[in-house]
Amino acid sequence: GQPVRLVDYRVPDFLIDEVDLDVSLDRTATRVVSTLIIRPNPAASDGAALTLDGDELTLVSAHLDGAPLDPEAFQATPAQFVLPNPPRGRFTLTIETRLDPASNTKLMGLYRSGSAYCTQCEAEGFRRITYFLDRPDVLSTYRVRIEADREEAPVLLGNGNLEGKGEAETAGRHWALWTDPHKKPCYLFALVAGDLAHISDAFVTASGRKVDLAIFTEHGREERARYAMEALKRAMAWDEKAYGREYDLDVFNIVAVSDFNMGAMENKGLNVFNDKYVLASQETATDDDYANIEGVIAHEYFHNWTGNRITCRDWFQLCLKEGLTVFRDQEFSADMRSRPVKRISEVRGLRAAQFPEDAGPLAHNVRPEVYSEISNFYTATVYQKGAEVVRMLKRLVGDEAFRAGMDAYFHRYDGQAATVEQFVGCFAEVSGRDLDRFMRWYRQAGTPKVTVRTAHDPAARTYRLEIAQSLAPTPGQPTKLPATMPLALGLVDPEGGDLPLVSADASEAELASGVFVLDDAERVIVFRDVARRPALSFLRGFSAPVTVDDDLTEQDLAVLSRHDPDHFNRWQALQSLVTRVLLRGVKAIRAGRAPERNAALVAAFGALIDDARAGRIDPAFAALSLALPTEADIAREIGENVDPDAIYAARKSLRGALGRKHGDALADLHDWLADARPFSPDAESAGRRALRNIALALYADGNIIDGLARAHRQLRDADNMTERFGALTQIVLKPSSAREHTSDAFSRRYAMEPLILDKWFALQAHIPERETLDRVRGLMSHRAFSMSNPNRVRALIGGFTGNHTQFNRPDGEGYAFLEEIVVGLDPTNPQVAARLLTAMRSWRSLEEIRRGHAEAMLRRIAVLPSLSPDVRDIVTRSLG
Ligand code: DPP
Ligand code: ZN
Repeated sequence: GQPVRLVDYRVPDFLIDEVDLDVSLDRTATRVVSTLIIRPNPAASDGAALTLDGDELTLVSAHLDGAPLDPEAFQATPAQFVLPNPPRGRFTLTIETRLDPASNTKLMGLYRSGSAYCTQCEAEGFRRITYFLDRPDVLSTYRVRIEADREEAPVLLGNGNLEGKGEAETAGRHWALWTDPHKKPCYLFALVAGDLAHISDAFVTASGRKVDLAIFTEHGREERARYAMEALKRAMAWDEKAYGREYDLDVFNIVAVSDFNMGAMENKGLNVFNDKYVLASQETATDDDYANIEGVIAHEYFHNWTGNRITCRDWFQLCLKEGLTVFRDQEFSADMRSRPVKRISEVRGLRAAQFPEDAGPLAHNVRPEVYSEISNFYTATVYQKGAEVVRMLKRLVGDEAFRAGMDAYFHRYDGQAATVEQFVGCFAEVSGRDLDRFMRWYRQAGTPKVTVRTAHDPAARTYRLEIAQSLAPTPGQPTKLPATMPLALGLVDPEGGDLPLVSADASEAELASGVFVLDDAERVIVFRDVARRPALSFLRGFSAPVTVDDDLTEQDLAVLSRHDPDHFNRWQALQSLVTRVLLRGVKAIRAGRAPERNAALVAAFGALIDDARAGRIDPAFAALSLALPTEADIAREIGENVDPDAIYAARKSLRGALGRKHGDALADLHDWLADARPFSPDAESAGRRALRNIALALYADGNIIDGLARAHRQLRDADNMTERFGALTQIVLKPSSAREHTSDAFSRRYAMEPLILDKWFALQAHIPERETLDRVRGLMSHRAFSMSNPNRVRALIGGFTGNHTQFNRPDGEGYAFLEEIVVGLDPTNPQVAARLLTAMRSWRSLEEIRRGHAEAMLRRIAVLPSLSPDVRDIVTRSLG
């Protein structure tokens, strides 16, 4: 589509106060009668035509104030409905459209998932149901009558409260009437109808409102929604305690569907979920699945206040609801689980998904200023970096002012469509802080680099820090300005423990909290009374989403990895040490030499394994520490002229060395972690399983025969999917004569479990062998695979694009395969096709030959005449 710009924002010319929808469901001929109470917007200039949005719509009839509209008095196309001369005051417009849900493959608007009808309207799907002012600043109350075949759809769900139900006039059909008293933008509209099972529960809010809770699933799967239900109740209680926010309707329904473009959707009172974020059982779900379910259930629930009660003025403000709500769900999960472990996982996720976005052609602001297809902006930058920005805000103003600012935000903007400026303004006001430079986080793309140089003067007993920030140009932003950032730090004594912070260059508050504010391009802080050179623990808790260039020695990193009181940095120190070794390893391999053996690193891993075995550290923390940086992590560190094969070889060599050197200790750890207790998905048990799986993996890397024997035993004995899949992973990723047989047996065992087969598809797509591309092509004919189901596509094709060596094959065949898929999928599901193509976002950082293949692939797509706006946008920006 045409680029839309933030600077062009204008208030709507008309407001729609009430929406009355009458939806009569039919697989191929659904009838929608929409009655809108419309009036001119007093805040706009009058005299404008009324232009409603549509998308592939078929108009049946139109009435104005109850009388049929003269065909001369309006224009309707599939994409628009225009009344050139609408009445001056309030009027009623009634429009009937006809839809074909069965052939809606885009999964936007009203479509079929399995045998059920469901909807997805964010961002611009409502216009695929009826003509409307499809923009988030038009807020209306909704009254929705849903009619369907009783046999086909005994369950009829809408937003808000159920007002009534009954037999329809047509035999065999019934209806339900839902009203939502809260004004909402149309992207929060939803309906679901089908033959669904459910579980129910209840929650009593702090002020005594009883809320009926239900989760709907396919028949036979409903018991797998129990964990999601528990998570929902925890989330409801947490939002009351942490933010004073209560639920505001009498019912809260969740529906799990299997065909869904996103993770889930926060429709008012009727959340619709991708079933992978609802369904879990000991037999079918891994611990990561459980954690994701807890997080996504909470996320969508929290949207009720941050997104629904207060929504976005326009789609440029998407981070206002998404970044904030991700921050809220992250804090919730941190409270439910281990805070440092959660923080490490978040940062790993940010670096894996957001940093590459910021470093490549698709870089954009947390609050973008232009888009041509909004669905391409549901990105790691808007979500994850958006959450980091809110986290920084909290650090800067402090816990108390943060809560006061949130209270002010809820109070002031409830029932409205707000902007980022209004949100940040609340915190400026309550804290008295100038947040103008902080706003740059929303207005500048790219990951800032913070450079820190240290100097210890033993005679003067001073320790000097010179800190500087810089930000490289990104597309359309050649020059950048410094942004306010909180830098948490400590000085760790070589013997362990933090030194007291004494300095004339910092405020009392900074010295007391250890959080120093960098407002300018540079800052110097000289600490006093520092007798011995400490190890600098910088950016504790990852207090700002930046990269760090420091002058720490490997000795410092070793000290920090053992003694840093900040657990995030304890993990970070070992990761940094491993990264340095791997970067040298890659260089050596590319120069035809063998990678070094690093005794300090081997020793650090030995100490970690011993600590874990002795129960001195949290198993989940140990598991994260033993996991080496990924191939993509190393590629990002290298940044240019990347050779994926060299990265793979360096990593493999180090893993092998660690596994061999610590084989006995790892085997012992693996045995010790076998859990005889009954299964529980709690964080502590999950941590032990995570550690057990990484112990197995590292052991098998250094001791292939015994390692595979261990993996086969674990596969056989496991009573849960985490351990079973951890074992299968080793068996499938490593070549052996038993591989195919074991893998096939697994897929037969779970032939009726699509979500498990997704893991299996993704695992096969990750095999680091040349044959994998053919294997993936073959799996596309597997009976459980379907190009029309987004989860299957993301598992197999998305999984393959994450296979660093095979997707980036030097012959370009990996890219050619993706091209085939994207071009083939684009006509039916452009959103998913566009998302897959973002796998090319780092193409410029590759070495010359691969870069050439990647560019040629993008150019072949770019010249195709009939691309969707979604794919056209990604390919254009990727080449830009
Ligand atoms: N459903 C997506 C989310 O919750 C978009 N709102 O993040
Ligand atoms: Zn969200």
